[in-house]
Amino acid sequence: MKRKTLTQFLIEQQREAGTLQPQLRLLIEVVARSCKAISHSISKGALGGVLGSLDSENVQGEVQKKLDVIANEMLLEANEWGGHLAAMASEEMETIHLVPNRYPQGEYLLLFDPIDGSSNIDVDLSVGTIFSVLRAPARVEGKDVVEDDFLQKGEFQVAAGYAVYGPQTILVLTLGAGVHEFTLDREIGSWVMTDTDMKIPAGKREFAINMSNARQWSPAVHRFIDDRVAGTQGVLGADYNMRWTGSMVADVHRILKRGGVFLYPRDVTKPGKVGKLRLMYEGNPMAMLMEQAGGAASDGEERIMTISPTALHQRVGLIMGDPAEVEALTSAYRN
Ligand code: P6P
Repeated sequence: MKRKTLTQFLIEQQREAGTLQPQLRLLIEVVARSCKAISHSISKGALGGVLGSLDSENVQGEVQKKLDVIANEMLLEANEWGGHLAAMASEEMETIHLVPNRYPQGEYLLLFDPIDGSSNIDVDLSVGTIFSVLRAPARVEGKDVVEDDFLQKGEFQVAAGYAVYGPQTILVLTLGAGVHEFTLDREIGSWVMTDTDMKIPAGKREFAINMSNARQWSPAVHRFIDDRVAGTQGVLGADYNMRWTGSMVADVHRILKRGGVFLYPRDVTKPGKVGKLRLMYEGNPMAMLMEQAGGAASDGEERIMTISPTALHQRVGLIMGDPAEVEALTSAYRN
């Protein structure tokens, strides 16, 4: 059977399902094309002079990798001229990026983490790109989009997805009607559908957490992890496995494909620091994908997608994946 390309899928969504506005279709195609270019840069590694760090820090106070900045520039340049966006926001930029006046303004806002897990790049491990799409406010002549226009709950996203740059280069996308996977066919340069309406397999006994942060965990997280590490000798009476790749995109992709749960819980030793991961361009897009795939995503107290954002780069505790596992922890938080 001939596989469907991303373009065919998007045209069908626009024509048949009626769920896809023309500007949103263009946005997805431009982001997907950018991810192809990012994948090509990453695969060159040392040969392309893209490894290593810059002597600069991003707004998060993290040392920037060369590819963080390269990928950020690629996404900005690819998206600013098409007339589908009003503005963009990125983990790598302190403030929002308005579409220059020389280009037509569109009806969407694009947020992204250009390279998630970038410390993996220098050691040839998987990294990814994460993106989230929101509606821009109705256009008012002479009034620019402002940062507050981005501060929308995750449930208002119209699309979300990621590219994972691993042994294969894979794009996973939701437009609000299921989760679909496309693998990059490098011979023809097309994204080819390789999975559709993805659902997180239930009952996989596998968790993803950075165990070296145990001193930062709440008692509920300690109990949750201790019960799973106890295996057949513990209350759960079953052995669990652990994975931690250092790139949330890679961990999320594994969970979408084979099940399990991802945790980056809040650090209870620092009351002001609610977590490491960012709500707007990491938590929200991944939460939309997880829920569309039958999973769940919570900060421990509430659904990620109902959190009212107060700042563009705000951080959040994150538990997501198998809904039974997420519920097991959130109910422990409540008790
Ligand atoms: P740690 C990468 O920096 C990232 O934002 C996520 O992709 C990843 O899951 C997490 O941080 C890794 O954090 O503390 O284990 O290095």
